[in-house]
Amino acid sequence: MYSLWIANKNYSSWSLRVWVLMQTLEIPFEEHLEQFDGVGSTSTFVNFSPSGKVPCLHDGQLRLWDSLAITEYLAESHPLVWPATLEARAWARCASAEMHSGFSVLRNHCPMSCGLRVQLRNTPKALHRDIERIENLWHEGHTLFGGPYLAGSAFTAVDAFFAPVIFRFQTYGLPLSNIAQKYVAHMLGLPAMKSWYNAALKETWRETEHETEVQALALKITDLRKG
Ligand SMILES: N[C@@H](CCC(=O)N[C@@H](CS)C(=O)NCC(=O)O)C(=O)O
Repeated sequence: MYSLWIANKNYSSWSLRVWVLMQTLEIPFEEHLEQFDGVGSTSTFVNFSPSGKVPCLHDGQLRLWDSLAITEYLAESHPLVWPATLEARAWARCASAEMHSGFSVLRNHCPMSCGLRVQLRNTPKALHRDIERIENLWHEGHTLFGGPYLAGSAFTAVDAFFAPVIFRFQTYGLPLSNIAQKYVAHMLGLPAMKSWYNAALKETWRETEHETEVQALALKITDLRKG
């Protein structure tokens, strides 16, 4: 059986991608959740992940330490990871790769913190550009493949890659087009997304670095987390 190493569900956006993918496609795995321990997470995370980062998938002696590489590895034995048709598969791979290597302004300006509802102190133009590009991608996916998921009627890896953006949009209350709002609502209703979110709300530990990062960027409206 696979073992998946992840970090705090409230904060760990990269962990969420692989976790939600495996849960939704019913690929069995054993979950290992390690808390972020501040600036030096790497010092303890190297015990199970060669890069000192999560997610890290263990399959026997194999260690896979990057969400995109893990996704491609899983796709070799689980055909439902990517869409069934060549066109949808190619589009899904492009959109996932763009998410994997881009959108740094959204990533840096709106760090994931599932349980918070906040209002940004300022919204730079570059953030609007990232949001607009995401909305265009989502519109394109729905137009080309008919929805309700990004590459058609089935949940695939491309939805998993945008899963952290769903929680970011919820936390920061960013204004979205109707199609984007509909997709966000659909994703928030996915059993695996609900299960991750509920677990995130139950986490009582806080990591100072993540907390101060959000505080510097936004005004807190509500904290729905326990404790
Ligand atoms: N490219 C990696 C990035 C993974 C990553 O940055 N993970 C963060 C958590 S969400 C991490 O492990 N941070 C710990 C640290 O930097 O010490 C992936 O796709 O998996």
